[in-house]
Amino acid sequence: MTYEFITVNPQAQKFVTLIQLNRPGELNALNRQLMTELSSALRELDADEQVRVIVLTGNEKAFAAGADIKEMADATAIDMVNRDQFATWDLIRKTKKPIIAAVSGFVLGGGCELMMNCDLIVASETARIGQPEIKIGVMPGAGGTQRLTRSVGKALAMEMVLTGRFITAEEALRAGLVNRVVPVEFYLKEALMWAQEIAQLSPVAVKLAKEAVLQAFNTSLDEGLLLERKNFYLCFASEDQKEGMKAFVEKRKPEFTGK
Ligand code: DAK
Repeated sequence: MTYEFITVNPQAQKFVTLIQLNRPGELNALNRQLMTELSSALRELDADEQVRVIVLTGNEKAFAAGADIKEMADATAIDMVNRDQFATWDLIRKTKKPIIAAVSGFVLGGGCELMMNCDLIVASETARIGQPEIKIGVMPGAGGTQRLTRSVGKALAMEMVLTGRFITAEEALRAGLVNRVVPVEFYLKEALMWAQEIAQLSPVAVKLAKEAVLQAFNTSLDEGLLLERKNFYLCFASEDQKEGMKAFVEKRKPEFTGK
């Protein structure tokens, strides 16, 4: 499939696909077409055995400056209901393979929410992260009050959501919102290197582990532990578990196939 607002490099590295948001003139504002393209690309990649890890990036100036304000400005509440943008956001959220966000510059509103949908986040030192919706008379609508609060805690989430203040990459790192901060010339390289490292592991175990960690946000401890246990047992149905443990015993590097 060809896309207008994203570019997809299916084999940026072996088993690693790079998706780049590509509306630079609008600071990668997330219009509906871009989100539809992104969700369909992710669905395809999730089903492709040659892909084990996905890296999602923008450009140095902006990961994404939020949902497209111009597209929303005249909408009524019923237009918003009928557009049902959550359908595409839900598809993104349901991606089973790990997604690493490589962010730089503006990471705002829906851009911050999209970043928080990713599993690991590498930020450039120049990243400015915020939920500025309050300044345009609305509030976060795609997880900014929930995921952000779970991630950084009430104090900082309230401050960001109620004032719209942008935080620096360093602040985001201290608050636990991003995993790593590196100089701007390295943020994408770092994310790709990390992707390559995870792509060497068992894709079955990686997927099951991602599912289990995310479940921690949705369930009680007992239910979460139950899912963890079942996924742990399920690993033993894979050839990768046999290979991984055998390789350890034989003191060699394992070759995982995802079977
Ligand atoms: N939407 C549309 N266009 C945008 C944009 C945006 N969010 N952000 C920037 N642009 C456009 C600008 O209009 C400008 O276009 P031209 O005027 O050149 O045609 C171009 O990008 C460059 O921007 P600036 O000239 O403003 O650049 P500056 O460096 O001066 O300022 C800035 C950069 C990032 C501080 C500024 O552009 C800015 O404040 N942008 C808006 C940030 C913002 O408020 N973001 C939150 C948007 S609301 C939902 C899902 C998601 C959401 C809601 C619901 N559902 C699933 C239902 C999310 C909502 C939001 O994100």
